[in-house]
Amino acid sequence: MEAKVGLLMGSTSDLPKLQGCIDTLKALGIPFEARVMSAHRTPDAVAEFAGGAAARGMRVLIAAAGGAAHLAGAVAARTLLPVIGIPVEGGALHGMDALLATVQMPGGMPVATVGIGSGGAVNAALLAAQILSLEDASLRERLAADRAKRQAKVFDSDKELQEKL
Ligand code: RP5
Repeated sequence: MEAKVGLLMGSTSDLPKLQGCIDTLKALGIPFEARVMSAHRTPDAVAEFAGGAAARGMRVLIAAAGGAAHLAGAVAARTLLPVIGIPVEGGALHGMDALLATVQMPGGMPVATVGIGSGGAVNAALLAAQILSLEDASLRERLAADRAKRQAKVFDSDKELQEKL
């Protein structure tokens, strides 16, 4: 099936941090293509991928990188598709460097940046799904079911707490 989401990561060392993103895309039945590409180490490959993504049928791009994280910005510079940036946790600054590098884009070149850590990776997939769901009613239903499941979990936890105390 044609990929609707392109998920780029700067290094395979990022992959474990992106499991939540991958699992969520799979759980929602979103076809995606995941690639390792670096803004610094393979800039031409990034430009080629981002520049051709829309023509290949992709609708949202997610770019994850740590450290001096320029991947999402480099992708955004080459496409009009919405780009979601995941600042990957790690390194000497524990992802703060990646967060600031990803979120502080110059005006006119947006990257929708999610949080550092596992929650951010899951949110990137959910945000991509929400964008796709604008034109996909069945995906919208799957998203609503996901939301309901998360809500039920909180109600269950609260009930459990009340019974325990
Ligand atoms: C970034 O540098 C990557 O996204 C990764 O988070 C970080 C370290 O990469 P490796 O040295 O582990 O390949 O470009």
